[in-house]
Amino acid sequence: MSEVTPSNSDGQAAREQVDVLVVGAGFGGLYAMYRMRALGLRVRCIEAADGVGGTWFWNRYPGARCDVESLDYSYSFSNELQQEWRWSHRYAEQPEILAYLNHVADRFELRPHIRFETRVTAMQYDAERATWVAYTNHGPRVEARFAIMASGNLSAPRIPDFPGIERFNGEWHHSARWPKDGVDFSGKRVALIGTGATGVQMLPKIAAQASMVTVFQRTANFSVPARNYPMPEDEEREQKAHYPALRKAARLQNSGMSRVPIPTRSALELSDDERLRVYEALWQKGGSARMMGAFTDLMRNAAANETLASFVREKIRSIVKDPAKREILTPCDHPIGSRRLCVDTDYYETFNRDNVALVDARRTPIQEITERGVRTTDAEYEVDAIAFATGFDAMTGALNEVSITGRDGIRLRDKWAAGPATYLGLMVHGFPNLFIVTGPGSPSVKANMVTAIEQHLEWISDCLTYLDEHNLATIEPTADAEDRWVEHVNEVANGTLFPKATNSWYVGANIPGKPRVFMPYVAGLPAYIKICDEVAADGYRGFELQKALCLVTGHS
Ligand code: NA7
Repeated sequence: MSEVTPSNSDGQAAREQVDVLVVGAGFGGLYAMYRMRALGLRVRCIEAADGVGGTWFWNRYPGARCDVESLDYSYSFSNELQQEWRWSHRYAEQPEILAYLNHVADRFELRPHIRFETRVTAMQYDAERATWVAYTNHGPRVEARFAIMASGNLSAPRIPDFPGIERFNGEWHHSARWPKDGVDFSGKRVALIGTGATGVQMLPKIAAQASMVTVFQRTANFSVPARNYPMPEDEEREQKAHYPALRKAARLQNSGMSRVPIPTRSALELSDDERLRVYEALWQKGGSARMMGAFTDLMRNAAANETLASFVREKIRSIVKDPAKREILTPCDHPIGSRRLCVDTDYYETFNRDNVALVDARRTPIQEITERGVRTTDAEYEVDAIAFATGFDAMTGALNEVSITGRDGIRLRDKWAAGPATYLGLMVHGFPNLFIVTGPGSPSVKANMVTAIEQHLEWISDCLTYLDEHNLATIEPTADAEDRWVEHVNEVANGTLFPKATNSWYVGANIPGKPRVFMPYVAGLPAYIKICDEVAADGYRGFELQKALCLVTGHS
């Protein structure tokens, strides 16, 4: 395995030498280890938690569930694994996904390569030795030729800087740091702050237990029903009979999901009645990917988008009985899908309960947390507990938490001060041999994350094989290729309706001071995969490939 060198007289191991450092042991990190081990490389994975799972380790809040169907939201790399694993429901809940990832870690003997309860605090590139040195909060530092950042897109939780939180007398939790043993809200008055994908999952569960829930909503989001159900045997059997072909089909889908049909028509081709029938059928079927994938132009044409937006607004109006709540809950400031479309189970219905109140935190913003609860500009709400569903420093947060210093002393954080810049969302100029799994500038959160992760790690693994076969020591994107990729990512986004939502976490708007840059690559997974494959086939076009001393430039 790895080589640990004791450095000093007290025998404390100070340096661990491996071929590849992997940061994070979620979906990305586990598969990174698997691929690197398959290449015969020595791997060390550093994981902050005391178990594997990443997102699914941390997000234990009530109602936590994946919005992508489990038969798609699972690894495809091992046919044995996908045949033997049984999902209990169409959409798996957090404990089941966590159990799956634990199974994967055991089945493929990945656990011995992970150092748990350890954080990478800083990483520094030593150009002379073409080595990444990773400093951790305890244990030996890790030295590796390659580093793979699998630290997640939604893994740096964020609580707004409300003054006064330290004096609150009750208990409070962020959704992504929820206690392992759960929280008993029975008979309690609860404030739920945030109504993104997390808040809409949490509310019905908390409302079923608490004596009163006050929801603080800043932006009204669109949400569609999940319509989860126990996995029918025939559905599972059918998928498993054709799994390899379906996994291939998933990569031909913009969403990276095999279970969502590819749209062929414009929303505007149909009569109003025909279109309504399509939307109604999808509403009954449930799920956001199917809904947003109903037509070719929902994210490209404002008129097409409005047909779906108004359909969902009507649904909200028909479900929510109280006119004041209905008004606050109805989204009107962004195209549907331009902010993450939420997927719920009885979210809007829950507002019809007597123990659920709704505060418009845009009209009356939260000012502070007091001893007794939450104070907005016009009232103080006394509560016993606060649930923060206030999101993450998305896509760049976890990377910027580590002080990463590349070639010539450039710090990633500084380089990205005006917004993240990558080539293919995979690598950064100035940071040789550092790979990012589903980084900004790749499809990432706008595709099935598991498909996106697998594709990235296959590319990285092929790349390392290429370097080895060509006796190359380092790979790094050129400044020019990176600039052109950033331009392309923006150009693609600007051809869609995504930038119309100026306050989404896709553009970093939820973090005060964060530069507003649209981060995911939204040309769709197939277009992206094609580019990645062509770049590799073309001798890693746009990358500088360096032997120990002489430089070979991939033509761009
Ligand atoms: P999101 O989608 O970032 O949602 C966070 C929510 O918290 C959202 O409703 C925010 O309102 C709200 N928020 C943030 N700051 C405040 C303040 N200061 N006052 C009131 N409300 C606030 O995070 P989620 O965890 O729900 O989902 C993240 C992703 O994880 C999700 O999209 C899935 O991909 C999985 P805002 O919308 O900013 O006005």
